[in-house]
Amino acid sequence: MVNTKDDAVNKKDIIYLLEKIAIYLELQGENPFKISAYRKAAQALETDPRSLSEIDDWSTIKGIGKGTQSVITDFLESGTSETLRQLQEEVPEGLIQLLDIQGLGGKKLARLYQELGIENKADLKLACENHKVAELKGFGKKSEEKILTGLLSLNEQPDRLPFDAVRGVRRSIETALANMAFVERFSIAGSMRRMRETVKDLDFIISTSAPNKVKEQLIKLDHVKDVIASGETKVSVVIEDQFDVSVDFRMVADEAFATTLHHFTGSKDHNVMLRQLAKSRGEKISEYGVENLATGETKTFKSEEDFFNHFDLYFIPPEVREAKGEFEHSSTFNRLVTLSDIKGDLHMHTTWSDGAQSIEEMARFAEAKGYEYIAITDHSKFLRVANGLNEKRLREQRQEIERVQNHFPNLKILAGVEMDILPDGSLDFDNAFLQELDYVIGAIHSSFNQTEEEIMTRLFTAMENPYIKHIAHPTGRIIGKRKGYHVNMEKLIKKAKETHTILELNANPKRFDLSSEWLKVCQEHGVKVTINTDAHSKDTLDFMAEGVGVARRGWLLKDTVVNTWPLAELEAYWKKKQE
Ligand code: DGT
Ligand code: CA
Ligand code: CA
Repeated sequence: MVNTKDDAVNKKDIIYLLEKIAIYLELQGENPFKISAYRKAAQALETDPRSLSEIDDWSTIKGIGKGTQSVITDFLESGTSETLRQLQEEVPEGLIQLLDIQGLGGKKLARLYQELGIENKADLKLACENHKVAELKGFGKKSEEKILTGLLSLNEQPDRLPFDAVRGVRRSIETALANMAFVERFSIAGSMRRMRETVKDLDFIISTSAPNKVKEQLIKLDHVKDVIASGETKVSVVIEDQFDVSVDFRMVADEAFATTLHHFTGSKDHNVMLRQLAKSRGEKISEYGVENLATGETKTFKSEEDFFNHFDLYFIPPEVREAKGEFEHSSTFNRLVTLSDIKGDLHMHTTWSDGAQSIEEMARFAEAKGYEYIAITDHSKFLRVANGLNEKRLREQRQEIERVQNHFPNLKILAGVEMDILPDGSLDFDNAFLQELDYVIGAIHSSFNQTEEEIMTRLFTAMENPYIKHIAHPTGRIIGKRKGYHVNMEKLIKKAKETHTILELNANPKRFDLSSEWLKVCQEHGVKVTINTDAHSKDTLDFMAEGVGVARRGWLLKDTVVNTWPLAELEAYWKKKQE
């Protein structure tokens, strides 16, 4: 049998592969039975609760036939798929991009391809403008307009890029810099370092005594599309990714690293305030150090910490440098939550619903992070698209959790659920059943367009429920894509306080929900927050670090974040809901 390592292919990868092949076949106009065989196989895998390492005989899975089985085996052995590769040769590349247009699925696109010969954006635009699409049976004028609108907004470069859209570019630059010759120290700076949820560009500070040698390497980084500037102190490039990402690099001698880093971390308003403070002391701050105006001497610093101390300030973390009171409060920032304070993750998914890893695998990775507890919180039955679990399957899952628990003496695994709050305001399970679970999350995943009143009624029902410990991603927003539902945050925060309901900071970088602005209000009102990854695979358990960054930006103190507490304290807090 095929053995897979944890870090190789996961089950989600196979499901995506099968679905992708189905789409290619559909575009080719293949026969429906063949297409549906791939969809059925994907579905069968999705509903099978086992992870890859637990499946040893594929032929016993109902829905996976000989053909799909050989595609899977090929993929597991080689990491690629010959079937997909062939299809990719046959189907025009430009056609695949059109699948990103809202409302244009494989079936419709297949007809545009076969009946109108549309192979790319330009073809589609022309066909819409000449009303060829509207003339097709089953399309019509409305759908033509919709397709055209969708086409025009496709990959349109927004003014500010969502955090999530640039984090990949940031990572690959950091990897390159870590291995680059002549680089002494480097750091991200600018709004990305401050954990803003959108950024205009990325900024990096590099210390080196050979700026020209570094420059030569920077302009040759992978995927550089344009070089905007390339001097001795500054290099600016555009990196081609999902969007075009502008990146500024500043190169300085190592003794100026701390002050340059501070200068280009900003924010601009923070810098202005610190400059005023310096001026009142007869000093002048520049990128290169602090000048004593009387003596003309310039002082440099080993670290930003030394730099702040010079002004009789405690270290002000980059996340709060927004000229919003950080100077007056600099003595409190050593109490902000840090990643090492985190003792557990209370929201994650497994192969039982729409996750990529088994319970055991998630436990193993959580243990490696040094966590003391986790909650397994797969979706509830209402959420069919995510293979949500009903009462019977949740009871079966608890047995599996108990079995796994035996292997992890140092990690408490809570049997939980991410329960849907239904559109009519009712909950997916009754209290008699909820009582059986260790951990219940309330979440909205449907009817986003309801009125504020309807949404608040749903949220309040959940918050009043004695078994619901926290509300997941409270606004439902996706940064740069979706506004979320109509939550009245002031009311939500007040209610959370009254009912001892914890609010989530969902650490998924697409969400960061709650935002740092609302976290600040939670902190002020004494509302407790839990930072969770909502991981659907082992890698996304790493979102915790970014979640903590957002929490710090929201001035959250360690004590406010409940998953820094020992489990016993958490359990005592939950009891308050039932009093
Ligand atoms: P953004 O718009 O998301 O790129 O935000 P930042 O903060 O990264 O802004 P950016 O890239 O224009 O500049 C990076 C930092 O450099 C900024 O936060 C503060 C500093 N900086 C840039 N221009 C000025 C300026 O005119 N005055 C001062 N005091 N600082 C500046
Ligand atoms: Ca920037
Ligand atoms: Ca910049």
